[in-house]
Amino acid sequence: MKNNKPQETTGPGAPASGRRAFLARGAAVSAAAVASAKLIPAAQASEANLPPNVPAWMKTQGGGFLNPPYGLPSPFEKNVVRKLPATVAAFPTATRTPLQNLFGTITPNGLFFERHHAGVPVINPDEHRLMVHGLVERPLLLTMNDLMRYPSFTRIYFLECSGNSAAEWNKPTGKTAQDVHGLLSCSEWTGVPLSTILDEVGVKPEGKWLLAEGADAAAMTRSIPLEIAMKDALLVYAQNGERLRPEQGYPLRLLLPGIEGNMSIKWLRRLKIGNQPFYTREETSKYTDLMPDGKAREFTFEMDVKSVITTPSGGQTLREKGLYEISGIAWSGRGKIRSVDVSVDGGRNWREAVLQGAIQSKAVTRFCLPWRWNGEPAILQSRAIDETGAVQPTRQQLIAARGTKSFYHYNGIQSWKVATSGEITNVHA
Ligand SMILES: Nc1nc2c(c(=O)[nH]1)N[C@H]1C(S)=C(S)[C@@H](COP(=O)(O)O)O[C@H]1N2
Ligand SMILES: [Mo]
Repeated sequence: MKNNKPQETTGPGAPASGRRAFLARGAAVSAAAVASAKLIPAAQASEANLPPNVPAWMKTQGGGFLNPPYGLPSPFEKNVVRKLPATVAAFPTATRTPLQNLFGTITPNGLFFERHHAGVPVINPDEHRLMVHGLVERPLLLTMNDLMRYPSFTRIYFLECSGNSAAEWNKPTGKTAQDVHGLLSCSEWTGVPLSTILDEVGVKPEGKWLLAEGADAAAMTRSIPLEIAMKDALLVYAQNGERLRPEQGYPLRLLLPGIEGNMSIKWLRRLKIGNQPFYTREETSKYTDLMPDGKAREFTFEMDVKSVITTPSGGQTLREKGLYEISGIAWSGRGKIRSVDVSVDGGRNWREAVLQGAIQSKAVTRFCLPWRWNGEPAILQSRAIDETGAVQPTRQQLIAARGTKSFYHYNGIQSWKVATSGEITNVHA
């Protein structure tokens, strides 16, 4: 089969995965490489590919079996990893998901983005407690065992840091989809609906807001309106079929579907019900946006409709003209994705992409569209529309509405420029 996928040129060793580079190195080093080079040259089926002409790895017993006990990806996938942004702050605060290397909609647990305000605490689940108090009839202190006896709920949701793509307000900064959009991931989450626990403690009529507090050294706290807490919020203990990873809040995190990531408090230890917002540091000095009129937007809960083409995308190179599949992801904090349009000429003409799989509310949806590259410069863009009718804006439209002093909630259309050389870069079209 012909491999038309664009190849990454950034990571060390990446070109070796390209068919041509692979062939070019055909005479080289390992026995395995020689064996497979013999298999590939003909585009047509060939006798040379029939027994006894089989690759080296068919001639000896394989390894595996509990080595290691918790399985790992193929060593040939060693460059598919979380990464710090291209411009690293003195003190790293986040790692990003390699969106350009992933398929479908679920982020593997080891590649889920991380954002920590004071690192990752190591918590023994037997010692962890969740306290629920404040304006309630029956304050509670729950162990993990107590909590896990309540009826569970499992659902797929994305999580996005509201600082995702923030550098794009200014100039095209990140090289890859990982750099620009990698503070976004999507999992199947399992936990107890927060509404179940709030019913259990009995919120008093004057109770209108919740304070959620994390058990990290940042004691990260945010205020959450009771309507959001009662709607679809989850007390999550499992992710993609296994217990939460430490980085994602083990043993317990809050998950507020569709809401800016920082409110999904990890290592959750306390919920206090009050009658007004608590105005913590993370909702006054941070997580507010300065508007053109000099006022600050606060409590910007929902993540707006957004999308990005992940293949072909920045940092990759198209090695020849011909057929490619344009593929990417779309999501909205307000519900389901209704449609995604794709442009290959910088937004002059649009075609509707195909949406794959079951389209779920507040989850990532994959879109794709075949495209024949004629070797001329092209600008690839995607524009998502959600079920409320909200249309992902261009960068210019976003700036016209929000000014240039914002940091959070950038959801502008992403442009990837394909040069005649086939190289793909991040541009502001
Ligand atoms: N306790 C605690 N909760 C936290 C944070 C934190 O630093 N401490 N970071 C927040 C931010 S800013 C985001 S975007 C999400 C990131 O979740 P993740 O690391 O599981 O991707 O967690 C939020 N919850
Ligand atoms: Mo965040």
